[in-house]
Amino acid sequence: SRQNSDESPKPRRVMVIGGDGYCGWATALHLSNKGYEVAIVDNLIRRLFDHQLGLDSLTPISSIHNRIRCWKSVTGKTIELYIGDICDFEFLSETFKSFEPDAVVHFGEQRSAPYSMIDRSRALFTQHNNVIGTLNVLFAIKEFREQCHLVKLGTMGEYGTPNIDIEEGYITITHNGRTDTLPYPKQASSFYHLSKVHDSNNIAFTCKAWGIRATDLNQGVVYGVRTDETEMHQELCNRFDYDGVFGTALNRFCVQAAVGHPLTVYGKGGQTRGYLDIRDTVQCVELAIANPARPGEFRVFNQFTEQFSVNELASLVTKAGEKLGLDVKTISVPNPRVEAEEHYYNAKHTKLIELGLKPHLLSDSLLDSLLNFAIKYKDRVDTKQIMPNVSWKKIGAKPKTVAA
Ligand code: NAD
Ligand code: USQ
Repeated sequence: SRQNSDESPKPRRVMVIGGDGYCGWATALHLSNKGYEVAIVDNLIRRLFDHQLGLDSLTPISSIHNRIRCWKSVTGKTIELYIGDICDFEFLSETFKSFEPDAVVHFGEQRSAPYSMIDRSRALFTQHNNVIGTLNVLFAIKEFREQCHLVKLGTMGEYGTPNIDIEEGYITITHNGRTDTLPYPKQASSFYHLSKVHDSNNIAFTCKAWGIRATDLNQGVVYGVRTDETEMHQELCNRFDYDGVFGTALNRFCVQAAVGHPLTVYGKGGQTRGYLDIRDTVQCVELAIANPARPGEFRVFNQFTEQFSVNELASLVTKAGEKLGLDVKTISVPNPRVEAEEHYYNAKHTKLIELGLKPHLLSDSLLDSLLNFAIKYKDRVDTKQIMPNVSWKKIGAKPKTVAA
């Protein structure tokens, strides 16, 4: 029987799916530190992708077992660990029955657009892994934990780059004299970004049909590496991707500047996206959990704090680099993607601020510290991994080996 949200107890037990990854690890530690009972669910497939493609994190990262042991010895807090694939419903059912979450934060997807555009098998893997995994989570909630709040990582890329303002999830339209509030149109531009659109549709439907409570966090591009918790011990250090497949724009530029590689602006560089500091990722997820959606509500937040074009990022990194005595150059790389390179962009992002988000903005000092961080680890950089080598147009049905 369904309760209304006022009767439900304060969420205490949080399952973090994808908790060994970049956003998930930082979030799991943050929630544990804030007093939540945390369980990490992960099949460690991201570590396997790195091996298969010959990539590595800029920072050395410990095994998930050592990470959790270290957290226990530093803070006395326990994080439970379930190793397995959420596409395996039997495994997921057992973790639900054993852990009994009040909230599930779902980071556990294949999240690279270039990876999803390597070849047919990676495109299919991405959509299968992401769409089926999310469906399994929805069925597990319905079957075992009806009141559990799903906090799902979506992406700003679901909206694409329309020539009108982007709203938070919904837009009110008047058409032929009638008015309705409808899901904002989706125009994703990779098989990965499309998997998130499919997820959003499946979640919205199950909220309506079964009364699931869900929050879709349409997150922008995340940058940075340190959070209060990962700072506590070297073994808690987060991963930091800079390669052409998993590395994201600002993080890549900082590493490029540190090793004297020209900044890789794709095409004209007018591509504008929402960005946020990883310290705000963990804050936003905590806010979403502490203020759950109502039963049956499909809530959408745009999770980013500032928007920049790639050219703006390159010029910010160039200036910050100069202050540190680096000679930073920029090159225009033929765009491996199919995307608008000059476009209007104005996306709303007020709902998380209304819940109390205090943003860490991309100030000079932050850029300095990110750059210094990249400089600290620059001997670990494999410069062969920097240039992009996955083309949107050249995707084919044949299996492709990507490693150099
Ligand atoms: P990541 O690759 O570092 O981590 C994802 C984790 O999920 C990995 O540890 C992986 O092993 C796990 N995983 C994947 N499929 C799984 C499955 N079937 N079963 C169990 N575990 C599985 O990625 P990230 O950068 O931390 O991103 C986390 C989430 O946030 C993703 O959903 C991503 O789309 C979203 N997001 C990330 C960014 C960003 O800039 N990094 C921006 C917006 C949204
Ligand atoms: N870009 C460059 N040079 C680079 C890398 C990227 O010009 O060296 C450009 C890309 O062409 C794109 C923009 O920068 O226009 C962002 O690319 P990205 O690789 O930083 O981010 P993206 O592929 O969109 O994916 C990342 C995460 C993904 C998340 C998404 C949020 O990998 O999981 O969903 O950011 S968003 O972009 O808001 O959709």
